[in-house]
Amino acid sequence: MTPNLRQVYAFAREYHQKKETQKDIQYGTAGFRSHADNLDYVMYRMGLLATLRSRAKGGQVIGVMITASHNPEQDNGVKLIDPMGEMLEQRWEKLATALVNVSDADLEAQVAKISDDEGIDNNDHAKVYVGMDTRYHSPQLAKAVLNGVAALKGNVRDFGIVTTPMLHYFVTCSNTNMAYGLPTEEGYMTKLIKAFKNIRGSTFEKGNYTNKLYYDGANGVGSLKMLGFIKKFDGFLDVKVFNSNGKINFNCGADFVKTNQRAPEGLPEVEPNARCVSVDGDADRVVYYFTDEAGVFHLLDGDRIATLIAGYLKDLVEKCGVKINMGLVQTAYANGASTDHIVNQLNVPVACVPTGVKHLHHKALDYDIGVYFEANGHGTIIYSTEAKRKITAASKDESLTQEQRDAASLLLETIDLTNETVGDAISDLLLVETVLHSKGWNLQDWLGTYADLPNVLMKIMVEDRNVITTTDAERVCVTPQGLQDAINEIVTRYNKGRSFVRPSGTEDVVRVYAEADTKENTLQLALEVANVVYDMAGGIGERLKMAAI
Ligand code: NG1
Ligand code: ZN
Repeated sequence: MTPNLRQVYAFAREYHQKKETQKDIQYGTAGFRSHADNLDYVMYRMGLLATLRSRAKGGQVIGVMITASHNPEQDNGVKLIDPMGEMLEQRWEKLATALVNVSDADLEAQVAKISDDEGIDNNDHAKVYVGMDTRYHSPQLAKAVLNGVAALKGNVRDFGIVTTPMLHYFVTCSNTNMAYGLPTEEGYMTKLIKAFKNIRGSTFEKGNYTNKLYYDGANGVGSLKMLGFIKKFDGFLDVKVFNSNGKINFNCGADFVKTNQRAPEGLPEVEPNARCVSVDGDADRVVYYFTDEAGVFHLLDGDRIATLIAGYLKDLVEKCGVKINMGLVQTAYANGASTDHIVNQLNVPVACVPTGVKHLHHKALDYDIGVYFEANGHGTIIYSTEAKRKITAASKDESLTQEQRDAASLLLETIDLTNETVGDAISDLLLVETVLHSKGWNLQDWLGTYADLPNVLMKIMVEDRNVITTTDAERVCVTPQGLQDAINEIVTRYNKGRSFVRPSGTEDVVRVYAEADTKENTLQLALEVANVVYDMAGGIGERLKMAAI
């Protein structure tokens, strides 16, 4: 054991004790998430793990983001960012779980074990980037992460309050020798704004498109950063920020709007059809919406954003005549009408993968241009190195027409406007604004591209959510035995009916999704399915006491 491991236990014992009574927790889709009061020892240990991970990756930068995203104010969480901005490798998720669940007394031995197993020399260089959202307990938790890095003699750079996608971007920039951009807030903003302005040119408004946008910052870091962006927009975009100072995600933000299918609290009196947008607490999700003259609310979610952007990119690729393939990745939560539209109208292939951005990102790598979005508004576009090379070559190819070269240049600017490292509410918003502007569309025009099937999402408490296991990208239930047959039977009784159930990866609940031809039928279908889940998977609490998430 190298001498510097001694501090691992000393710090834990002095400052970051784990209670004897603490239950085991698991590194899930969103890392560790819990009530903030239970997280100090977790943060410390994630500081240790990030340092080990950096050493295992030859000293490349590893990110540690402190956030509970769209969850309520009292919660917090932590996730690690791998060198290319990806989510932590799955094998290491297991190491994270094991490291967090050992006792303080066993911590040093566990660190030594990981070091031995992974061939890590703890005298080697390590670098960790740390960022946090605006929750009041985040600074204190960040200190625990910093102590974890210090205990293993790693180097740390504390970025303070940043959005989750900003930290992903900083990590990638650093590990690509700045080829992706500068790992600073200034570098990030400048890259996006430059591309945005270059594409938009001197016309701020066009056709039905006006440049006024109402922006719900979910009382989180997304509002703070948008206020910074506004100073640099120079009138290109007129953004009215609201929900910038209250309780994070409380009756507002992208998750609230998507799951309740209504406008957030705090939205000022706006004109009918005004373009509104909500991001979530750490600004990696975004959804659009408006209320029409008749007072009807309309949501344009992640599926819509995916179709809008995919259609735009497909046009550009065709215009510049470069031979590159494109695909779109969704999860089972994608509205059936969106999938239909993408396959049959846009003629773009669609893949369906399990919930969790890491699955979507991984699948998107199969394409030259991979567009991936979760219905909740989390997603981005990734471009292969080969695609970038071909597009760059086309933009300079004198044998092509001016129009072809211009399309290639526009595509390059669009790539620059994209945060390829992870879904980014602000970058995605700027992309949507770019497409709407180029088409001269308002939100009704966008909504008119296809009609969503009514859909409902419910959550049910059960004794142990892990009794439900699934296959086929979570669309089919394997256990408890007979549950899938029961769901199938129910679904056949509904026109355009579709429903599936799966255990949440971030909360102790089972989720039920349903869609059908009408709102009433959809709700009825969801309730029927929820009932069989309750009966067959050990429902607890009052029967049918289900709150929509
Ligand atoms: P779970 O709790 O596993 O359903 C939720 C979202 C995911 C993803 C993760 C990470 C839904 C139905 N599920 O996962 O899409 O965003 O949180 O934050 O929206
Ligand atoms: Zn989030």
